[in-house]
Amino acid sequence: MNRIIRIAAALALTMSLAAGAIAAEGTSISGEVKKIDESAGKITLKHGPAKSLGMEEPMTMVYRVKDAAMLKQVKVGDKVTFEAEEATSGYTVTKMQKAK
Ligand SMILES: [Cu+2]
Repeated sequence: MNRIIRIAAALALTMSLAAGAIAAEGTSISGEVKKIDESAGKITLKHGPAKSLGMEEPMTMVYRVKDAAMLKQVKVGDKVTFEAEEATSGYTVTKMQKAK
């Protein structure tokens, strides 16, 4: 009996983790790197609509990056998917990876 409860609990945890991952995925934005300014910790991205950021139209704009190392992982012309948040210092990229 105890064993079944443990399995059920493990399953419930796994499912809630999976649901969280899907929700986070929904906020990722497709874009293209237009410019990188490593000394300023900024990147210019051309991107499609990003409703999570209140950007209904495609645009090209400058973002800060949460971690300067992110700028070394991409180069101008790369297609990327990223997540961003609106911070007091400006829009900040929190996650970025090359699009496959
Ligand atoms: Cu934008």
